[in-house]
Amino acid sequence: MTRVFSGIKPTGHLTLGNYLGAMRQWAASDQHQADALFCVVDLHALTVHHDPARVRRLSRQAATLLLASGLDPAACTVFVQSHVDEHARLSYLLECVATDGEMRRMIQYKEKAAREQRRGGSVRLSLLTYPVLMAADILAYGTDEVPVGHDQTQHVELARDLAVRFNQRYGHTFVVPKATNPSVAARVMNLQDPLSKMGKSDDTGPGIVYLLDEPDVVRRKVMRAVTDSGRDVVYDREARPGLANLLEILAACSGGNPEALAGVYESYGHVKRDTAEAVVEVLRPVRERHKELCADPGYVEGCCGMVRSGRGAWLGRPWMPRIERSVCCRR
Ligand code: AQP
Repeated sequence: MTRVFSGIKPTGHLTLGNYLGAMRQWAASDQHQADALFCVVDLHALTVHHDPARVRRLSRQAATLLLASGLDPAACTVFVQSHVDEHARLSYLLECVATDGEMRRMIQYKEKAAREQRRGGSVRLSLLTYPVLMAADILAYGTDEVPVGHDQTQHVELARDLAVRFNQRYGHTFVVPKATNPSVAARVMNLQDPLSKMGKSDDTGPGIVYLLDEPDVVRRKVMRAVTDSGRDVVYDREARPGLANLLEILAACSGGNPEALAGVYESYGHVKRDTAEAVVEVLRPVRERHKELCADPGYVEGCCGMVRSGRGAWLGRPWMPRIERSVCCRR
């Protein structure tokens, strides 16, 4: 059976981008069609300036939202990265096959390092090596497919490269994974700056739809989205990025495709109105289920603690000594 692994980083409140680009597909298909693991990758949240108490709160919120979005612990495994020591151990071994040049070429590293500097902070070494830890997350579980939004594709490519290189040097050890992206909304853009990704740790609040935004807040954000100067409704990512973003969100939420939808509308106002309503409807069940789960914190804890006890206990165990034996003197 195909092994699927993917993760979500508790660096901020989860966004519509996280949902349409990744989480929705995990819940709708991946968990049913594959042997699937989904992880709150809390160690990754330590690579940028953070408040530890906030990371703990956001980790719990991310786990709750994963379940609220439809992940079923009976169909897949949901767990927290820092509960499994082997991720960090394997990351070190993979750092020994990765190169400095590879790390510095990563687009997210360049963007996030620049942002940390703009905010007056220093750039943590772990931000540079973060894609190696992500490769460890993926390779540790013999992953075949990694369902992600476009922004993570480069990191999955790196995991592929490291797997191939490790296998060549030390003997066949890792499955070589591949990234899969949703056909629409694989890169949801910021509503106030449609040339930038909608990112959960950005500062531009009005451009970001959060999964837990109240319906009226969602409507307001979508209605105030920056659009382009044209009047006719056409789908053109280059010339009309703002409108194209709205059409993609609408298509992802209503099941159409953005080109066809463009032909249906005569004004930007109508596109915005229908997009706002479509987003509100897509998020409604997630918000409702999240509310129920918040009233039952023991359930969420039990679902995500499975790696340490019970069903998932095997996950963290047998593979690490085998990998270490292929590299080190360990017997
Ligand atoms: N805007 C987006 N459009 C489509 N997919 C997206 N994803 C993130 N933003 C968008 C996908 O969501 C999954 C989890 O993302 P992550 O937690 O690994 O964080 P990220 O990719 O670094 O992006 P974020 O959420 O914006 O966080 P920050 O601001 O901390 O960088 C991934 O599959 C991702 O592709």
